[in-house]
Amino acid sequence: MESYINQPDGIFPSVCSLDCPDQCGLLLHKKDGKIIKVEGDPTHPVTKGNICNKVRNMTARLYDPKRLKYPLKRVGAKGEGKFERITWKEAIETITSKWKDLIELHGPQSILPYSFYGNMGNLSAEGMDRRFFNRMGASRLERTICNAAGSTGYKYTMGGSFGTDPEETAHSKLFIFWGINAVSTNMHQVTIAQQARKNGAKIVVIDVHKNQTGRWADWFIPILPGTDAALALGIMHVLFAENMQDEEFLKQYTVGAEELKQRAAQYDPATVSAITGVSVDDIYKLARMYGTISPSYIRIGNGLQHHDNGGMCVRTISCLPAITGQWLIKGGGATKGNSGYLAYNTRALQRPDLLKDKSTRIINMNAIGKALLELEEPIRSMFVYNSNPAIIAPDANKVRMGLMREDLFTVVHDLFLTETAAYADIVLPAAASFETTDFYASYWHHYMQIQLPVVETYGESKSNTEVFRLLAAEMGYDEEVFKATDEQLIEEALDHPANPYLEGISLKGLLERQYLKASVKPIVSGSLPTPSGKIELYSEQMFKDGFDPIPVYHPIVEDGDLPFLFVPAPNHNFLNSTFSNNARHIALEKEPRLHMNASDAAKISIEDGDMVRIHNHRGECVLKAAVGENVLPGVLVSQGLWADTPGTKQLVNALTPDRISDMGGGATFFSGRVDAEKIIVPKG
Ligand SMILES: Nc1nc2c(c(=O)[nH]1)N[C@H]1C(S)=C(S)[C@@H](COP(=O)(O)OP(=O)(O)OC[C@H]3O[C@@H](n4cnc5c(=O)[nH]c(N)nc54)[C@H](O)[C@@H]3O)O[C@H]1N2
Ligand SMILES: Nc1nc2c(c(=O)[nH]1)N[C@H]1C(S)=C(S)[C@@H](COP(=O)(O)OP(=O)(O)OC[C@H]3O[C@@H](n4cnc5c(=O)[nH]c(N)nc54)[C@H](O)[C@@H]3O)O[C@H]1N2
Ligand code: SF4
Ligand SMILES: [Mo]
Repeated sequence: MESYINQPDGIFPSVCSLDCPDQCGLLLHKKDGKIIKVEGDPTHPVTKGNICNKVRNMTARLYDPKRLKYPLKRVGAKGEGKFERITWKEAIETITSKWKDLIELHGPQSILPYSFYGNMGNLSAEGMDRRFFNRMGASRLERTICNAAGSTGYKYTMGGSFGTDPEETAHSKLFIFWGINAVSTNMHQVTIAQQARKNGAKIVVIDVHKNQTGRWADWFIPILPGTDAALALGIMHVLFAENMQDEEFLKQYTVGAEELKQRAAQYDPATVSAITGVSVDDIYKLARMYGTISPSYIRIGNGLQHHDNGGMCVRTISCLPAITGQWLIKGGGATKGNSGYLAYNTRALQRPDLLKDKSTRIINMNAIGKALLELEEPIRSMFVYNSNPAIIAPDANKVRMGLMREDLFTVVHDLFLTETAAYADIVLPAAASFETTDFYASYWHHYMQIQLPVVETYGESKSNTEVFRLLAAEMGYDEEVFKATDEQLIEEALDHPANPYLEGISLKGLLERQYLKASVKPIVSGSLPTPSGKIELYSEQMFKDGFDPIPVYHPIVEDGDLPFLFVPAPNHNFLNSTFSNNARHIALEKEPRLHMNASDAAKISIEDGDMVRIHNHRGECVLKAAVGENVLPGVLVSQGLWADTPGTKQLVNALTPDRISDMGGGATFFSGRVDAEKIIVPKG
C-alpha cells in the first residue's frame, strides 16, 4: 500500500479522524519524520482550508508526553492507574489465553467488545474488529450512544439518512439550527450559513441554551428540554390553518398529509406554548417565517434527540420540509445525517456471516454499567477501543462499579491511559489516524476521503486493524479474511453496486484525488427507500413497530421530582472526552461551568461564580455557577465531558440516566433531573 512515511519532510494530504460531521480535509506538515503542523486543505470543496482550534492544536496531543508508547499490564488496584511495561507478545498471549479459557468455560458471549467512533476511519471503527468478534461469537454491542434515536425517527419519514447536500444550502434564505450547537460542532455549516446571510438569509436557533450558536443567530428561541416535537406540531398547526402548505407537493410526494393535518389541529399555539415555554407570538412568527421564506433549511442536531422522546422528536421535525415542499428547492430541506449517500458495503467489510449463532445476545452500550453489574450470564471480559466509557457513558458510577469487578478482564486499546484504561488489566497503545491507512465517509457532506500513513507509528503503538490481525492469528482464526491488507479491506468495502450514489468512488480514484463526491441525485425525484417510496407523514411501519404512526408529542419520562432538568452537552475545545486530558485544550476551555437562570439562582441563594453541588440518586458533581438568562428557569446546562481528576467532581455522567430512548436504542443523556445547592468552600 502507498504511504508517505519514507518522505521525511513535506506537506501531505490527510483527513480529520474525529467524530465530527465536518470531516475536514487536512494538510500535515512533516519535518524530520514528525508532524509539526496541522492545517486545513484549501482545496477541499466543503471545508476549504478552515479547521477548528482543537485540531489546529493536534500536534500537542500527538506528541503529548502522556501518549502511550508500550503495552502495559496492571500492577495496582483497578482504577488506581499503576501499570508496568510489557511486550506485545506478552500482551497478546495474556489476552488470548484468557479468552480461550473464558470461551471454554463460559462460551464466547462472556466476552464483549466496547467501541465507538474515537477514530471515524471505517477500517479502524468497523472493519477487522467486526470480523474478529463475529468469528469469535462474542456478545454484540448495540452502538447507539450518539444519533440512533434521531436517525431512526428520521428514517420513518424519509427512508434513511438522506438529507440536503450542505453545499446547496448556500442558496438558503432561512436557516433553522434546531438543537445543534453548530458553532462548536458543525463549523462549516455555520460558514455556509454566514455566506447566505450576506445574501439576506435569516438564521434562527432553537436551543435550551443560549450558547455560541444562539448568540450568533438573528433570532434565538429558548425552549424547554424535550419539548421540540410539540413546537414542530405547533408550526404545522399554523401552516395548515393559514394555508401555507404546498398541496401539490403533498399530493405527489407524501402519504398521510390529511392525517397529519388533523393531528396538527390539536396543537394550537396556546397549547404548544404551555408545553415548550415558547410564547404564542413567537410560535406564530416562526411558523409564518417558515411558511413564507424559501428556500428554507433545517439543520437537525443531536442534542434534541438525547431524550426519552428523541426518536419521535426528530421524526416530527423531519416532516416539516415536506409540508412546504422544500425538498424540491435547491438549498431547501433538512439534514439530520447524510450517511446514506456514502453507505459502503458493510457486509463485505464486517462479515456478519462469520457469526454463526444468530441469537447471540446484544448489549446496549448506553446501559453498559447495568450490563456489567446485573446480567445473569455475566460479561467476563471487555475489550474497549475507540471509546472512553468511564467518562462518556451514562450513569457513570454504575459503569465504574462494573469496571471495578475483580472477575472482569478488561483490555483497553487507546492512545492514552484514559479513565477507562485505569481499570484495565492490559492496555495496548493505539496508533494515531495520521499513522495509518483508512477511508472516511462524512455523515454530513458528500465526500469520501482517504488517509495514508504520513509518519511512523508512535513508539510501539499499533493500528486497530493490526491489533485484530494479531489477535486473530493468536486465537487460531486462520481464515483468509483476517489476512486482508488495508488496501484489500478498502476495495471490498467500496465494491457496492447496491448504492448508486457510490458510483465512481474507488480506492484508485481516492489515491489519485484524495476526496471524491457521491453522485448525488435529488432525493425526492425517484422513489425514497420508505415502504411507500414517498415521504411518510403517516407511517404504517411505525404502527407495526408499536409507535404512533403520526407525529405526536410525548413528554419525557418522569425522572423523579427534583427541581432541575440537567443538560450536560459537549463543549467547544474537546471532542467528547478526547482532548480533556491534553493541557493545551484544557487551557483553551478553562473550566466547566453550570449555567443557571438568575431566578432559580436567587431562590437558592447562588451567585455567579459560586461552587454548586448538583446531585440525584445516581451521583453528584461540583461545578462553578454561571448565573444569567442563558437557560430557562428549571434548566441547568454544563458543557464538556471533563475528566474527573483527583480532587474534582466534574464527571457530569455521574448524574445522567441510562434509560433507553423511544427509538433505535438511543441514549437519554439530557432527560435527567437533579437538585442543586451552594457549596460553602472553607476559608484558609
Ligand atoms: N467541539 C465539539 N464538536 C463536536 C463534539 C464535541 O464534543 N465537541 N462532538 C461530536 C459528536 S460525537 C456529535 S454527536 C456532535 C453533537 O453536536 P450537536 O448536534 O450540536 O449536539 P449536542 O452538542 O449534543 O447538542 C446540541 C444542542 O442541543 C441543545 N439541546 C439539548 N436538549 C435540547 C432539547 O431538548 N431541545 C433543543 N432544541 N435543544 C436541546 C444543547 O443545549 C446543545 O446546544 O458534535 C460533534 N462535534
Ligand atoms: N453527558 C454526555 N455524554 C455524552 C454525550 C453528551 O453529549 N453528553 N455525547 C455522547 C456522544 S454523541 C458520543 S458519540 C459519545 C462519544 O464517546 P466516545 O466515542 O467514547 O468518544 P471519546 O470520548 O472521544 O473517546 C474516544 C477514544 O478513542 C480513542 N481513539 C482515537 N483514535 C483511536 C484509534 O485509532 N484506535 C483506538 N483504539 N482508540 C482511538 C481516543 O483516544 C479516545 O480515548 O459520548 C456520548 N456521551
Ligand atoms: S474536529 Fe471537525 S471541524 Fe475540527 S478539524 Fe476535525 S472535522 Fe474539522
Ligand atoms: Mo456523537
